[in-house]
Amino acid sequence: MSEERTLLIVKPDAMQRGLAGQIISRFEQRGFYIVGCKLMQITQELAAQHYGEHKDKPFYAGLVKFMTSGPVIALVVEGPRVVETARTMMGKTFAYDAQPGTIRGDYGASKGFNLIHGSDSSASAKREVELFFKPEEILEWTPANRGWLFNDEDLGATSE
Ligand code: IDP
Ligand code: MG
Repeated sequence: MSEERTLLIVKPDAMQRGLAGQIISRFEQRGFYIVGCKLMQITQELAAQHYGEHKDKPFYAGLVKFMTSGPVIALVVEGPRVVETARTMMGKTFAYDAQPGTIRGDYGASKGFNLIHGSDSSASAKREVELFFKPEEILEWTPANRGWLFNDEDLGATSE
């Protein structure tokens, strides 16, 4: 059974609106656990590295301005299949398009102000975690209720 990690960012709109606690809480409630966490303001350089894939898109300048505009909370969250599950929990990219029940669909109605970032694949997660966190900033631990959060036999039987 393989644990996964993903990078989440509580974006500046969620911070300014006082929604960080509610958003982070959803991942805890789902059974995922925080192994890295920092309050920070993203620099131009970090934004450019993080969103390099979008540098030729028309929304890129606005995206960088938004993401560097104020504090964010960057998190590394761990658990089985967390990369894919976190994306499901976030909802579609444009908040106005996201299903109710998802983070974007419950809190947002904008296009780009969509509250949260989550890595979109295992490869992206590895790259993004390394971009935002030094190894010593990530804490190895297992929550006391781990055995009741995930059934390791089921996970073993169904994982590729
Ligand atoms: P994702 O965050 O769901 O992975 P991406 O396509 O990777 O979505 O886009 C990165 C971020 O850029 C989005 O979360 C959103 O904040 C912003 N963005 C994407 N497309 C647009 C757009 O067409 N207009 C404004 N902002 C956009
Ligand atoms: Mg993306």
